[in-house]
Amino acid sequence: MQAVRLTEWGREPALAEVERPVPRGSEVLVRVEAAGLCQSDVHVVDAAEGALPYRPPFTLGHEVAGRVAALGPDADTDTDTGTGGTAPGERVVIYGPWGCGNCTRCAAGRDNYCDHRGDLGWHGAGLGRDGGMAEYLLVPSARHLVPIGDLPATQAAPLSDAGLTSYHALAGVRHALGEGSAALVIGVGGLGHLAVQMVRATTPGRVLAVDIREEAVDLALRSGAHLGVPMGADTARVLRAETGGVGVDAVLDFVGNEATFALAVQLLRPGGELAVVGSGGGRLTVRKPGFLPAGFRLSLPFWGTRPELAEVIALARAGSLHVETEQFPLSAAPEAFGRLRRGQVRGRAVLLPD
Ligand code: FEH
Ligand code: ZN
Ligand code: ZN
Repeated sequence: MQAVRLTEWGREPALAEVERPVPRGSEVLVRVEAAGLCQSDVHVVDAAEGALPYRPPFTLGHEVAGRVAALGPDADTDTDTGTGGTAPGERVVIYGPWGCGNCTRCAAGRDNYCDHRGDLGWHGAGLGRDGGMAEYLLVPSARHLVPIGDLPATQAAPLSDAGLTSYHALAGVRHALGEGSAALVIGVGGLGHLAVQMVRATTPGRVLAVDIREEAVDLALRSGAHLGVPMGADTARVLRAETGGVGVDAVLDFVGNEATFALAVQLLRPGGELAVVGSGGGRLTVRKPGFLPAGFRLSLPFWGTRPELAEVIALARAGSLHVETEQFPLSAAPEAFGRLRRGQVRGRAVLLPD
């Protein structure tokens, strides 16, 4: 089968012919219908040897949807439990952050915070283990599969990472977004445009959005933001005015650099919540006494949980989420990587097996 492989550190990923896997034990083989391309894939490809605990060669792709093609002899086929169990032909999205499968976190579907994630040598599909930028994906257990019904795979795949990561970040700050509140979304790309929709769909809060790119500000407004503002010298004043001078109750920062941290701290109300999702490498000095808002809370959420993925899919199936995608054939993966590197992808890039 065709697969986009990272063969060694420092080398660009390339399409290669590899054996189609055969499921054993509790494994499930999924025929891939769509695989999203994430900024983290670029970080993996660009990583220096030793920077990540992964050992190439492996297939990339950690946001994947498709159809169950075959099951190992011990795979869970009980589809009535709602927490796993599958059958041949079922259309599914794959929960990507595979953990050890034995700790209490993994048992609760919180593999993203697996107690042993530092010892595994991988972080999941396409992250040190063979992923879904391929015709088939071998999944360790049916517990990592979430049924998608008639949701298109090109919508479902990005929801397993871009969608789930945004949803999990919002879950940590949602308590601050009651009546009369305001949320600020910084960075309206593949994750941010979904976060705008999720805030609108699951809270009464007003949504303000900021990005350096005018087309991203437009995407924010199309996604339901009440106000979209280009990042500039006047941004903080314009945003504060929009909140009647009090500031925002929560910031979801999908960039995470010095400028966005400064903007967040300038705009957060006392008791405000800052969730940093973007890996922009920014630093924030936390000191008392200091200049952060009283009651300031910071979170660094990572990906999300399996139960949350089922909630994201339910929102999408109810028509509350739409993923902006740019689709590429699997064979054009190198072009898609290049476009993502240059910031030239509108929404999320999705690869489709040829
Ligand atoms: C995956 C693995 C490591 C770092 C970041 C990520 C994200 O893309 C998951 O959403
Ligand atoms: Zn990712
Ligand atoms: Zn675990």
